[in-house]
This record gives sequence, C-alpha cells and structure tokens, in this order.
Amino acid sequence: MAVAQRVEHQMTDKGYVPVYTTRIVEQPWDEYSATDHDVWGQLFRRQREILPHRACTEFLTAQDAMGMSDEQIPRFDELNTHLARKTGWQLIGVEGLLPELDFFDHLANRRFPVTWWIRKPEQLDYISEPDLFHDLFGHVPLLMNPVFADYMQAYGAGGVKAHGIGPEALVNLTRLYWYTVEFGLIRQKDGLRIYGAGIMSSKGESIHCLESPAPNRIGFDLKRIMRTRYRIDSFQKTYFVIDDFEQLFDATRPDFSPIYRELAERPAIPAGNVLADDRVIQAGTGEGWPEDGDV
Ligand code: HBI
Ligand code: FE
Repeated sequence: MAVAQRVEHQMTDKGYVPVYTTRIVEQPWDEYSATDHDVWGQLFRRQREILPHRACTEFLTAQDAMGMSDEQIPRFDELNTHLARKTGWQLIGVEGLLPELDFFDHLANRRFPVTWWIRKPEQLDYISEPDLFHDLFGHVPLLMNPVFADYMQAYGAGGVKAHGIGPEALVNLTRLYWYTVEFGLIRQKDGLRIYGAGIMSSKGESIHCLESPAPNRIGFDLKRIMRTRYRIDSFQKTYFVIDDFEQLFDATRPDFSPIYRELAERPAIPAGNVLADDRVIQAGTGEGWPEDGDV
C-alpha cells in the first residue's frame, strides 16, 4: 500500500499549521525504518525510567499487559486484540489531527485515531503535533481501563452533540479534553499520579507536573475546567486532579446543554488563576510562567 504522506501543512498568518485530513490508513508496519524503531525504543525507555511512582498504576500495568516494549513499534492489530477483549476499543491509523467532528465520531464509536508515523531523531524532545509515540504510548494504555474507556466514548458522543450546538460548546469540551485526557492528574493512596497522555509522553512535564512548585494543582470541577484557558506552547500553569476514573465518567452523565448555556454567560478563566472556591491542593508560585499565550 502507498505509505500515506505526512500531514500537509499550510502557511497561514500563524505560521505553518497542520491541514486536518480524515483519511484512515493501515499501519505501514513493514515500512518503518530501523531509525523509526530506534526512536520508539529510546522514547519508550526514557519514559519508563521516570514513570514508576509518577504514572498512575493502571497505566503501567495496562501498558505491560498489552505487550508494549522498547524492542519495536507495537503493531496496531496486536494491540487491537487486547483492546477488543478488555473494552471493545479499536485503533485506526490516521495521518494526524482530524477535524473535530471526525475525531468525536471515532471516539463515540470506540475507535481511537493513532498517527501512523513517528517523529525524527532530531525531534526527540519536542514535536508540535501528535505523532505515533504521543498517541500510542500516551493515550492507548488507559483504553484498557473499562471506566476510562467508557469516559472516552461518552466524551466522543458529547462532542458529536456539541458540534451541533456551536463553537462555544466545542471550546468548553476541548478544555475538558485538555485538562483530563491530555494533562490530567489522579489522586492515589500514595500521592498524586499522572494519567494525561500529553504529560505521559513528555519527560519534562512528567517531572514538572508533580514536583515543580510553579503550577497550581486543583481538585476536578467540570464547569471550572470548561471555563479555563490552557497552554499549548509551555507546561500547563494549572493541573486538575480527579479522585478516580469514576468521578470522570460520572461528570459526563448530565446533559451538557444547560451547562453550555450557563458558561456562555461567564468569562473564561486565565490558565494560571486560582479562584476562591477552588479545591486547592497546591497554589503555584508561577515561577517561569510566560506572560501571555493562553489559548
Ligand atoms: N485528531 N487525530 C486526532 N487526535 C486528537 O487528539 C485530536 C484530533 N482532532 C481534534 C482534537 N484532538 C481536539 O480538538 C479535541 O479536543 C477534539
Ligand atoms: Fe493527545
């Protein structure tokens, strides 16, 4: 099969931005180079060295249970047999970021889009868009957890509905995704742990989010999160903490339409602010925070 091209980019006033494409591609496993497998191995080893006592237990046990290792890039079809048995999720290969409605529709049908290509050696420490390592290493293991898997499906169904409501609803939902699925923390008996994929696939942020005095750490609150702006070009200024995955899934039970209407009347909250009625676990020092740039 023709190996799909990298995600097209187009030059805009904001610089090169990825052009969303919807094509689903078979994982070209036989075409990965030795360098591709080596990049996977280096990133895998580096993360698994620092994640014990930082990642939540469910993540580490699931990653091992599905046979992920540093030896080579995992095969989607092998992971799909594990996922089918545990939670009914399936991975599909994509070229990169999908238009939101396509993305939500896949999640609503228990299909998780995984970028088929992996970053180059020179991009080891930072890549601007999600690649195979971010998606496969960061997002996929927790799809083996039945409650988190149900949350992801409910989130997708909510996204399809929000798409029909309008752009503000989508902004609220994108923030929810950002502060849970990408940058969420969870409270375990032995302390705070990572479950968000954006942290899990980043060495710097895996350490920063738990050990730096700079960020706020605040108890999960759905409406608070939906109003809170976030960072895409630096570590998060605030991390939200859930008590367990049931809390996350329960938050998706109510109909969000009245919530969207209520939040449309209230101003967004800057990424670094702490509110009087926040359940504050740690108010950050804010050291090193860039002045502007909240999304
Ligand atoms: N597409 N492939 C892919 N992966 C994502 O994580 C993703 C996406 N499109 C949109 C998107 N995430 C975010 O805007 C979500 O909040 C919807
Ligand atoms: Fe992601």
